[in-house]
Amino acid sequence: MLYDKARIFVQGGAGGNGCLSFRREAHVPRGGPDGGDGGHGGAVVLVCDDSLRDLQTFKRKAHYKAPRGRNGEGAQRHGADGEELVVRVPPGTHVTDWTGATFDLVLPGARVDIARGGSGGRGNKRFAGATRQAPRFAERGLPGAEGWIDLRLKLLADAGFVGLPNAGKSSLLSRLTRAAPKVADYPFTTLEPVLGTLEGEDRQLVLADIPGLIEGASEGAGLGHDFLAHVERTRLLVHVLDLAPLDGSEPESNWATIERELERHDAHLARLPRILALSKADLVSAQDAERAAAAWRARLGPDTPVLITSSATRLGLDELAAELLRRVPLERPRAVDELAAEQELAEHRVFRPGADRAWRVEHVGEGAFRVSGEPVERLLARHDLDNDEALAHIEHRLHRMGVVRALQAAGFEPGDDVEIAGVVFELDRR
Ligand SMILES: Nc1nc2c(ncn2[C@@H]2O[C@H](COP(=O)(O)OP(=O)(O)OP(=O)(O)O)[C@@H](O)[C@H]2O)c(=O)[nH]1
Ligand SMILES: [Mg+2]
Repeated sequence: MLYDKARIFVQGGAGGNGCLSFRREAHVPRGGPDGGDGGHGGAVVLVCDDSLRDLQTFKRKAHYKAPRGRNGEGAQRHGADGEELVVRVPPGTHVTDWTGATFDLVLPGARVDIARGGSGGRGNKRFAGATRQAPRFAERGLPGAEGWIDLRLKLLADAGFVGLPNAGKSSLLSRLTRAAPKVADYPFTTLEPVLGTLEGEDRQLVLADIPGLIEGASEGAGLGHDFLAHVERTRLLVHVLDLAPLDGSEPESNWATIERELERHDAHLARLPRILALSKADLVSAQDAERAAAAWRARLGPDTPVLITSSATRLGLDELAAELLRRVPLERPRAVDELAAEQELAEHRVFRPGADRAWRVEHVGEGAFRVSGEPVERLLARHDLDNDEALAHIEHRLHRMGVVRALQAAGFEPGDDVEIAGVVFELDRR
């Protein structure tokens, strides 16, 4: 069973709370504020690890929570940051987070900060100033980012075997590599992609045997559709075409069916280089096989090698192996470079601090207003609302942010109710 999909919950650690504390010294009757800051919460980080082959580990464990930051302490001691939680995924993992942002983990060692930790709260020491020498409040740490993420594994094979069910794909893979896929005389024997390694003199190629495709596969018919995603990243396709289909169908129309489905799934697949492997040559005469091959060469042109093969007699298998080793480019494929570039961009996107400064003010009824938006909601989350001094601080910040001015512009008068993040205040009580 190939586990190529998983859904997991990730949660960055909460920030530690800032500390409310005053210095105590034998000779100083009333010491100054000395509460330290809370530590940052740990992040959940996805790391690409090439010792992993699939997403199996996520079947057993679906929740990943990074540790929280420690609380600040007196004597200006800051809380320790929470450690990051590393979640390892195999190369070829495609990630979609809860906002819809996507990331590809292709190269071993690549990292994505998938759930940031919350920032720590500031200790009361930080709020001391000329006008407020003894602040009796400290900030709370903020919660970390959290949500469900979807993981999808797209195999990273060099070449993919495609063809109708029963065409002989698995038989070829089992002859060319040490993989032992199931082979049987009924369609859809192969239910999941199987990988095998073709050993060349100086290099190895990873070959993927894909479940048989049928008419309509690109729209979801049969099994192949789910697995077409796996051939997206191959560099070459081996189209396996049965010379003597048992069901009496025409090789020409069988060939066209597969090519059409590949094209419909993704135009990029249609442009990948091909090898046409005419299969089961032992079931037809040598002359018929040669005649068919000549016709295919004429039809496909010089860029597509056409080989006569038989898994039963090993006819043409050395040639197929040699052709694969020759055709799969030595240099890292462009697609992977592009993915790596995207990956850097993706990481960039992740590490950029939230730039959203937006909040808005609404008049929701007689003497009632609502303020929404991340910065104001964060301000509230930061503080203990039962603490008068903290409330005064919030009010001060709302003035500074221009929220009170905006409220006044909307018709607010001192004493009116203002709701922020579900909490109702009376602002500007004077
Ligand atoms: N005579 C002969 N039979 C073959 C040859 N290759 C495959 N077969 C037979 O064809 C049938 C299908 O072979 P598979 O390799 O399972 O075909 P597949 O394309 O992987 O099929 P699916 O997994 O169902 O898509 C089996 O009964 C094989 O024994 C061949 O070269 N000669
Ligand atoms: Mg098969």
